[in-house]
Amino acid sequence: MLNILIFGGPGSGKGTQSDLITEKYNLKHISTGEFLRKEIAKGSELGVIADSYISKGQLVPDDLMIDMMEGLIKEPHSFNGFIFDGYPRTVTQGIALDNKMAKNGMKISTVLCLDVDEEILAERLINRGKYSGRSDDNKKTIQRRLEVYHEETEPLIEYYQKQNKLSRIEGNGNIEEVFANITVVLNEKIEK
Ligand code: B4P
Repeated sequence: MLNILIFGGPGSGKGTQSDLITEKYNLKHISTGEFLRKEIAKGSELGVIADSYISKGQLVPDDLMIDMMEGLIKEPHSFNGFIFDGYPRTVTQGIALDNKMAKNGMKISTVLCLDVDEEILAERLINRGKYSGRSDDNKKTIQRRLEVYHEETEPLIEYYQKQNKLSRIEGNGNIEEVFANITVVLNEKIEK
């Protein structure tokens, strides 16, 4: 099985690259951001709570996210594995994911960290904000999301480095260039 985890700053292209990876490697795509946006659109209890954090550029609390993932991880029959997009976003979530995978006889094969300069991240998100209708794609919230990324998500770099699973991906280029960088890493992983 090929279980991939992809993370990076807000707007680093996690969702964009996950769609391409999912198709090329026949994986089951789990995007927590996408899942939460669907809950917000439905107006569910989880959606209302999630929106109160997302619209301020904050992370949804770990306990809610960990519970949510519990229901999503089941043996992905007919796929080659999972791609986790935007989860984990904290070390607490990372530990919970490792435990959950182990309980199901699975493990994370490789972790992709998209490295993108902050000015480029902000530019992409401001552009997306022109048509996305997302409550978090505005200048003030983007600044907060970047701070939250440094404080809460970046410690995952060390967490996965210690497990020897981390690959840094140059993510400043266009979509095709970044995808080419990713396929080099994944193809090497598959050949091993
Ligand atoms: P996410 O939906 O995961 O989104 P994101 O960080 O905003 O964007 P992503 O990196 O996927 O960028 P995309 O490909 O769309 O999270 C949203 C929010 O949900 C979080 O801030 C948080 O509050 C909450 N949340 C989610 N998961 C959580 C968790 N585990 N715990 C707690 N809270 C959680 O790309 C962005 C834009 O750039 C697009 O318009 C795209 O077209 C463009 N683009 C992408 N790559 C490009 C490239 N190479 N060149 C040019 N443009 C590019």
